[in-house]
Amino acid sequence: MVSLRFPFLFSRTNRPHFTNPTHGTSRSRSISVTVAVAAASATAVVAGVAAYQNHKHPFVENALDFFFSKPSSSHLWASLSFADSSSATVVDSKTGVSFPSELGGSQKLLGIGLRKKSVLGLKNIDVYAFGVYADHGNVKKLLREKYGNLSISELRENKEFNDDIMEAAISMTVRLQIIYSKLSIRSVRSAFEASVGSRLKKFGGSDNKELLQRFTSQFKDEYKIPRGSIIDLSKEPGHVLSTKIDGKEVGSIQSKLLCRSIMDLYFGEDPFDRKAKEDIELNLASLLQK
Ligand code: DAO
Ligand code: DAO
Repeated sequence: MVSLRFPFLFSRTNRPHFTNPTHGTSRSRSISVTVAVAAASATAVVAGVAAYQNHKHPFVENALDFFFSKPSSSHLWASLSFADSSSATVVDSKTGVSFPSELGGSQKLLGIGLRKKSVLGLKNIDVYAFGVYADHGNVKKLLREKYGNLSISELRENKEFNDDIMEAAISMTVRLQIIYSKLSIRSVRSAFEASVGSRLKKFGGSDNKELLQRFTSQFKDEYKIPRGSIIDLSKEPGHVLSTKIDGKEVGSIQSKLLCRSIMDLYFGEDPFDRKAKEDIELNLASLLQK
């Protein structure tokens, strides 16, 4: 049994240092952090749920506080015992989708966001929610020496930092949780050809049809991805992109270009969800400060 001191922010109203003035245009999203305690752990104490409404950067604070920071006087602390610390989740209360704060023991959640798609310019559908994870040991090992002396704001301005995150051998996972209930494999393939295809062209200089084809051919017509399906896109050592659907591996492809193109969708120059990208970068930068 592990006993942890777990920070909960019960109210942000009087905590101006949590607001980030650089994100005036960010979409508001309310997020709650819950700790799911295994039923088997009879001694567990459920500490509570902190829900934050209508403010700018709840995820950043939650993630930073939750994962990395030392106790600070600005937190209300709750003592908590539970069997498995990996059972903590971050819930996006806009969509109700929850993400584990940790994947596979070493990858930590850095940010969550939403992939929308406009249909015929008439309506916007929420296609999936996503969470981006990175191996924090890799981040520190590979980037601390080069960037450890820069402040968080310097890091966030630093284009090379972003490139290095994309290119370095950091194990990362983007977890997609399907929201839209009428997704067909055909529409996934064609959306993918547009979104990933444009990145392959941008970073690889040609349209790389063969690579795109190799990736999309992993998705057989008979696969079903109903609402609630979970797709993990993981970048593993050696720039191998492995894809799992509901925990089952459906294929892996070794290509630095493909890995970079996929990651670029979520925290590149023109990401699906700008606020998620900001959170991811901020959390990565803060990792290097510790
Ligand atoms: O039904 O015409 C429609 C809308 C389809 C939107 C498809 C978007 C697909 C986005 C990729 C999903 C990857 C899992
Ligand atoms: O949102 O445009 C996008 C790109 C999403 C990439 C997702 C690819 C994985 C699709 C797996 C489908 C399995 C049937």
